[in-house]
Amino acid sequence: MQPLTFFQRMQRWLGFDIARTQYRYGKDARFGYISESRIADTWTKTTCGYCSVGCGMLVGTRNGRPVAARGNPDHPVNLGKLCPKGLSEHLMIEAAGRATTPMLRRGGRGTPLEPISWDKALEVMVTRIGSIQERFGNDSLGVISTGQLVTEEFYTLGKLVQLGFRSRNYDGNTTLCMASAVSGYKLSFGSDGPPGSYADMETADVVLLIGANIADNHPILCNRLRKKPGQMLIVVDPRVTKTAMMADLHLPVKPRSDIALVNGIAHILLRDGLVDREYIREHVEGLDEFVSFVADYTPEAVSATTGLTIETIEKVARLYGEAKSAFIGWTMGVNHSTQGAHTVAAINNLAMITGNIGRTGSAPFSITGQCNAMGSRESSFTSALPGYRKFDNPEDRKALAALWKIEEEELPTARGLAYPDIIEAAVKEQVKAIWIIATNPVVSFPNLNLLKHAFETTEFVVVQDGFYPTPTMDYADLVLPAAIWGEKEGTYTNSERRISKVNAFAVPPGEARSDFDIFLGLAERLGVKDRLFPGWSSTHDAWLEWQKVSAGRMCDYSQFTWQQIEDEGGKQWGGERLYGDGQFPRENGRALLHCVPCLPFVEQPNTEFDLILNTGRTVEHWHTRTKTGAVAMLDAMSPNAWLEMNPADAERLSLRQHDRVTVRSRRAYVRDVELRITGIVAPGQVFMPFHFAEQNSNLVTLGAFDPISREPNFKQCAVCVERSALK
Ligand SMILES: Nc1nc2c(c(=O)[nH]1)N[C@H]1C(S)=C(S)[C@@H](COP(=O)(O)OP(=O)(O)OC[C@H]3O[C@@H](n4cnc5c(=O)[nH]c(N)nc54)[C@H](O)[C@@H]3O)O[C@H]1N2
Ligand SMILES: Nc1nc2c(c(=O)[nH]1)N[C@H]1C(S)=C(S)[C@@H](COP(=O)(O)OP(=O)(O)OC[C@H]3O[C@@H](n4cnc5c(=O)[nH]c(N)nc54)[C@H](O)[C@@H]3O)O[C@H]1N2
Ligand code: SF4
Ligand SMILES: [Mo]
Repeated sequence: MQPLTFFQRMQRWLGFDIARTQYRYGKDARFGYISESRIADTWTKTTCGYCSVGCGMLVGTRNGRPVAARGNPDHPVNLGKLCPKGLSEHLMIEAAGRATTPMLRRGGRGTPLEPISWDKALEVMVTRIGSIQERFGNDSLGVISTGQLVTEEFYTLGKLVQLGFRSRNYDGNTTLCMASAVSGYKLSFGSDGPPGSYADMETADVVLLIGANIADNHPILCNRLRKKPGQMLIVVDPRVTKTAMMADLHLPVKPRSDIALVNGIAHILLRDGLVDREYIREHVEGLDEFVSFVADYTPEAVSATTGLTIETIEKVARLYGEAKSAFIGWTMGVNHSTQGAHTVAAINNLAMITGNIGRTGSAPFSITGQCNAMGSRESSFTSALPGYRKFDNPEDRKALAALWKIEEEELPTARGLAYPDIIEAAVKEQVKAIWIIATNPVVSFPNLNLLKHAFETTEFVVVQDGFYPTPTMDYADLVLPAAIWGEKEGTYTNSERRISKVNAFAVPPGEARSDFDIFLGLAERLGVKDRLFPGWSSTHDAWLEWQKVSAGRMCDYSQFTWQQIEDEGGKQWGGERLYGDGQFPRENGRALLHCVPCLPFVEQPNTEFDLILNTGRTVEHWHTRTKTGAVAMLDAMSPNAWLEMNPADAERLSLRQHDRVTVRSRRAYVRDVELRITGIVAPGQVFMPFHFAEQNSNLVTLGAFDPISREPNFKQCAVCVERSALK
């Protein structure tokens, strides 16, 4: 027999071969080398619970236990392919470290968490929050949620927090993630909503990816590239990422010089007449001001700011301007900035002046992050009223109040505090209770020490998570064990607005309950169940109401049933693309050009802190590793944090490959990070993944936020690096 390749071994280890064989030859197919225990007796269709690509998958179970996963060959997003996280996702369900019972710190802070009953847990939660709200007002409760629940849960949670607990201070980790894209879309087009589809990536003549490392973070999207003959892939990223290695043209811009680049491209397009005058005349406003604004962004000036050559800038502008269809995708290299919302608006400018929007192959496309960041944007009642309704729009308020059969006055007239402002308010002791759902801020929030301070001064902290313990639970007074992906039913909406079905194939461990059941339990205790959720018992009840609430809105979910969504591999609200008619949801129906200056990032390096720290991700791990850290193979491939440093800097600092180093900023330091000396990062820059609680990059990152979107500037802060002293 031929020895197996590494890849085959990996597939076999994951049960992938078995899955394929069974799919072809039926579930009774048997092979000598396959252990019986890995052969599925049931296959459940579902959608991957990691990233926003939204791959369709089949999970095989045997006697109710997950034994295999494979890509759903009929799902239009991934056509049967999965990345390593999707392929191994079923393995985390039964991993050690799941939360199985509610826990309370009976004796207060400093005492251990101890198991209690659900009855007691819900009672404690409602009583403690009630007493805090009585003393300090309703808004003294802060709620921080996520992009990783099913839409039906987001919809339920929004009503529960805003109308049940009556606190406006409710936001999601999506503010650490997608908020700049949302704000940027609103600035340009009057509404959120990514205008294009993955199909547009495939059919575009030119694909420009800005601050998006899809090879690591949206791997299955890479299959959309390189299909169209002659397609040009241009990647803008200060690092030579795996995605940059795939590109025809990599533009290693200086950190945060993207706005200059984009304005410079606009300058050349206008100078050379590579714009769509008719489109602008019919559908865009603000041209005159824009033309005079970008006049200063000459190729020479842009070259000096970005570090790119004039020839490169001219070439990229020509490629973009001459393309019949041009697609711009971006992710956190754009959003994670104090100028994030404005950078998005500047990107949208390019699409507007060239008419690259609402056509096949053409879109300014925010690639979202979490599996259901979109569902949360649309239904969650955090930064907008559900269904992309505006807090301050009287018609929106009236319509929603009528749908919900409540008085209009019950609806808040403005959004409450955004995530970083909830933390700030906790530091100032204005927010006194915090409820955290499906997010792990102690690893993911910038400038950890301030966050810790916020939790320490908060009277009552509740953490609702599928795993136990998590680093955030160190600060919890109450822990609520939640069911996770694979144990609950509902829908996720992916980056291209595709609503896909999520199904349960396993039962939650111990006493863990779905977030939905926890929300209904709390509503019952609060005495609002019958008013807000009359007769509800399953997420399908929430779906039916959400369909009514979203009907006729841009994000209209009323068109499809759960069954249709499942049978057809998801359905896109708004169809394949938005704005095909050039009508934008602004008062005059036109999209607006914004004049966006390129400002230096907040914390510039100096002689003491001489390096710029960039943080991000790797393919094997998901965020704070509660899930991927529990999958042995993924963890073994990437077991610890590292720091990438250019050879020139390593030499200057007398550091050697694999040294253990300390990364220090003005705020704190992180010790014993493995040094990787590599040309992937430019001189003067270092890169570190943020996945590892043990070597937490967010000890050193900067708490600076976009004034519009409130998104943190995760991608640049000033640090110095030295060899760690021996302990
Ligand atoms: N494997 C894996 N996949 C994931 C996730 C995960 O944790 N692991 N998380 C998901 C989530 S929630 C998200 S939001 C996405 C994030 O997906 P990405 O945005 O692709 O991920 P990041 O690694 O955070 O950052 C992307 C790139 O921005 C670049 N960058 C830094 N500064 C700048 C700059 O000034 N200009 C430009 N142009 N680029 C810059 C970085 O070098 C980095 O390569 O991934 C999703 N997919
Ligand atoms: N330095 C730096 N920091 C960053 C970033 C960066 O690029 N650099 N990226 C930022 C971005 S884009 C993001 S999205 C955030 C992500 O940061 P987090 O949201 O903190 O990361 P996760 O690990 O996804 O946390 C999700 C938590 O929910 C739990 N969970 C999973 N499923 C369920 C469920 O169904 N119910 C419940 N109740 N719990 C569940 C998991 O166990 C986990 O503890 O990190 C941000 N932080
Ligand atoms: S690309 Fe994203 S959605 Fe697809 S399998 Fe990988 S993690 Fe899951
Ligand atoms: Mo994210």
